[in-house]
Amino acid sequence: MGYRVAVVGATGNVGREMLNILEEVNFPVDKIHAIASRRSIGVEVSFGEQIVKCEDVEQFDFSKVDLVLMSVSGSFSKEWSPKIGAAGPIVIDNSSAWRMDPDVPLIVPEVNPDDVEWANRKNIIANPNCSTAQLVVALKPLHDRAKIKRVVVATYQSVSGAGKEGMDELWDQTKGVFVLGPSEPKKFPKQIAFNVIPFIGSFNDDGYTDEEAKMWNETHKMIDPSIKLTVTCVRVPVMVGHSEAVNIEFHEPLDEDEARELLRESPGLIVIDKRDPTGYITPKEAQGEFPVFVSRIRKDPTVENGLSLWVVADNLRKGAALNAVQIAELLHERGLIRTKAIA
Ligand code: 11C
Repeated sequence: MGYRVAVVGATGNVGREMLNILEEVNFPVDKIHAIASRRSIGVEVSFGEQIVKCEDVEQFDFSKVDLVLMSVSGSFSKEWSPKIGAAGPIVIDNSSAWRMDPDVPLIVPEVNPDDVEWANRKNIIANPNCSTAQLVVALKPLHDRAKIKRVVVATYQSVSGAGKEGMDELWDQTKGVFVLGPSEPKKFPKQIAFNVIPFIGSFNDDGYTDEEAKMWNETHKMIDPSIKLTVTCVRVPVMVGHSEAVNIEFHEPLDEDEARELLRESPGLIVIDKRDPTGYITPKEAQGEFPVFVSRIRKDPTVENGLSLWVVADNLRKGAALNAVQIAELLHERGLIRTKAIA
């Protein structure tokens, strides 16, 4: 027997991937509902062989489903996730709205699966930011072995992190530069084609961006608040796949060979690390894939116990839709779907 599942925000990049992955992994679905805003009512989306018509979020009766996967804005989620959770189904939310709420578990199944056990406090589970999800999958086994003191990360984030509009802008600007002449940036603050932009999200008072702050706040919540992180988030002209250059300082010694073996044996990770000119992963190769890939594992000789890595994942999959579906699988395995909210 399967579940009645709704995907809210079904017409977006991540919503469509949620539907694809639910089907790809054979998640036990009896009935699927695609939910969207009023202007997308009737828009058709695919669920395997099925074509599903979008239903209006305002009119939908959420008490008739068991599980809701949300890919909507933070403000929409703030309003709707508690209402949906109170109606009965458990909500897995991909927005930033609930990630730091102490009564909402923030989950990457390879990292902190046991946190699903207290999801019934609000009937909401948060999915992390895409850049954080892939980072913590790589950090967790290393932290368990040698205790991480400090991490320095520079991200190389694809335009799909900014939605379909971000992908359209890269495509249009790339064509435009050669054919039509340059166009005014709309989604991104500067031209993204043939360029890189060291700014994602909005500025905080300390000069970091909210995207950067998400990476340390969410890592603290999921792994360990004692880990120090400093981050620079950069948008690059890549369609899909976020990459990260990660430098780690440990409390205890950990050599690169042992780290490579640990990462090879850890869940959700694939190590591609040969010292030849093609012996590493790029976002193009990670696109459409499930795992987090790690390459360029090497000693950092400038600190006592240091390693540097290159970490890449499909930001729409492990960074968003896949992680949400993996949380659903975890809930299913533990018999936690259809539990009632306490409130
Ligand atoms: C980006 N990481 O690449 C962002 C998108 O907090 O869920 C996801 C923002 C978030 O633009």
